[in-house]
Amino acid sequence: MPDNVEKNQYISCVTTASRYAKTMAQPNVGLYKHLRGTNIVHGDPHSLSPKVRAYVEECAALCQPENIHICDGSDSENLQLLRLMQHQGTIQSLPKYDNCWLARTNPADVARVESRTYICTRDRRETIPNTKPGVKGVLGNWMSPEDMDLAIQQRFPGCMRGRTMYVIPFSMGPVGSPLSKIGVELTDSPYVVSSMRVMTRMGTPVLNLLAEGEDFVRCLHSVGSPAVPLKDEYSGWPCDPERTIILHKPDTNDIVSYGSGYGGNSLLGKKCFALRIGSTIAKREGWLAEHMLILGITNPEGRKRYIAAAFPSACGKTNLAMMNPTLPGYKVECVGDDIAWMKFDENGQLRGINPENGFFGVAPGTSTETNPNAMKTVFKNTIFTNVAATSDGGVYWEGLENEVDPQVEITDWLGQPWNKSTGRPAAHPNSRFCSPADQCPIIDPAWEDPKGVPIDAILFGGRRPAGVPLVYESFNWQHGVFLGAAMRSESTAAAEHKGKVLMHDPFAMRPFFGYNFGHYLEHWLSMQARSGASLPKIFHVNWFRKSSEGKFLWPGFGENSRVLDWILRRIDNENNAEATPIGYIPAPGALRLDGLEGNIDMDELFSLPKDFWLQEVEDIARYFEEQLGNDLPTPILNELNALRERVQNM
Ligand code: OXD
Ligand code: MN
Repeated sequence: MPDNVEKNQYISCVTTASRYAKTMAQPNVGLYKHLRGTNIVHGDPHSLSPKVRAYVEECAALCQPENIHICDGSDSENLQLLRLMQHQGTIQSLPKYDNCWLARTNPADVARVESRTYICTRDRRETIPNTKPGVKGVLGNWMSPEDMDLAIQQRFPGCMRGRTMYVIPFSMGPVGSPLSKIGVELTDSPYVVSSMRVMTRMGTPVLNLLAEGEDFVRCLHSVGSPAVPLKDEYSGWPCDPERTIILHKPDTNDIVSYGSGYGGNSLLGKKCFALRIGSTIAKREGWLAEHMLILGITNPEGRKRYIAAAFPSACGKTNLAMMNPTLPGYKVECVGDDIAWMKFDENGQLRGINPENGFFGVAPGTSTETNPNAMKTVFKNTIFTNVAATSDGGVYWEGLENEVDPQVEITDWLGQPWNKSTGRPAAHPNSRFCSPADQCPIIDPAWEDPKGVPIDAILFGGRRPAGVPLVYESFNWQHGVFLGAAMRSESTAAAEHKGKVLMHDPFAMRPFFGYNFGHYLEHWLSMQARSGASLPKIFHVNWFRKSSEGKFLWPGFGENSRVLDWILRRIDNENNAEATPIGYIPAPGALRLDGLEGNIDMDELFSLPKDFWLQEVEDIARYFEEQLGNDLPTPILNELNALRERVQNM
């Protein structure tokens, strides 16, 4: 329960709201404080461009909120929302830190729901590749526009009754950058507003741009209103898990999300806009919207380069993006940890921006040992979700065993007392921190450069316990595109999948493609023609290979700088590699191991077991055949056949 001060502050917001309502009722105030009969409790409807206003009116008529709040993005607005959420039991304060909050969700709403995420196009094939008859497609879900309308009509009418609809104008990318895009999210969740304020640039400056006539991506979100009300204990986290649905309509740049308040399901700028709708816009406009981190790396001679890397969810993108290199003289700086928008400039140089403004990182596993820079980022102005709480007003998750005072009591993410013998994790495996990017001590000085940063290498990778070496380089761009297409990784907790199964996750985009993956591959192949002399080199990395005894063969984390060192020297065309059937690997002695503690079994780390690779080729072949059929571009099929032949002759 909030203390008295908090309650008073809450009462003062409520009073302000009813004052607005009264103002509206007086005929002579000269202010238009309602939109088609709905109270505007915050913001000026005149600040909305005609298009935004029409969108708000249309959605308000559908969802019937009690009030409308036009977000300005200010500190005072955020404080008001935080107090409201405290009062409603959505968040609690974490007095150990500066302006940090803990949200506990309904346990039925803890991750992205891929099975209920749809792309709506007139023609199914625009969205889904030609799967083999009888095979279930796993490269996205399609819905017709009629079914999308029906799904909306079955859920949205009146779903915001008694709640406030927040209007969030936001920019993906620096406000006004030629590479940025604008969205407007309408939501009934104050948690979404506060989180979008961290994850995007949001508020009045964006509205001002829209006032000048910009188009925008339309994002409608409701936590929903279940037919059978949820248990009281979850009243602070309304949701409708039974009917959750996330819809995208690329033709009209519409996103519609119902029933979940969590992460990628509700912060619509992230996966829905920056990746799914973003990839369709990128295809139309000739650029790339990718599930990639971007890091800057400076070598001991002072030469700086930027690298983009695609790993599936929860495979260490944030750790790599914020790495503390162990190799002396190297410096890594972070541009972004999850999404990259990249475009070849007029000189044929690929340039990238991070369209986000914050980190929505997986908490478990983050520690001073694994990611000291994240630890220096997250303890102010952060919303934690589903981590455990400590009795001294702090947070706890798996990985912080050595960083928590042994005397403190721990309450797990479900609100239950927890200790090491409890037998279940204290934090949900997909628990998160949501922190402003500019708090990262190694944020790159150019991270908001409107032109983007030049990208010289692209890495693909995943969790591959067997067979796949630490690093290898593609023979060329086309082979590199094949490597992205053939990516596989052990599944993680970021979505609803269970267990550690090896999943195909091409380009780490499997849950995020906005259109037919075959067409996406064509688009990537076509990029070569847009490039100049400096086409980025493409590599595959695997920090997760295990020995026959099940131990990791490579220490990872800061030691991955050794792999980046080799990659940078490859970009400089150093002759330090040897060709293998799968690509170039470091020549003997080329990967710097000086100063590394313990023995690295380089033979095992780089071994290429023939049986494994024969099987890998056949698994990829089956996947392509079943999932893509004749949508597989011929150059990619040729790459597969060439790999098969090289492996057979190994
Ligand atoms: C994420 C994800 O939240 O990939 O970034 O699931
Ligand atoms: Mn991600």
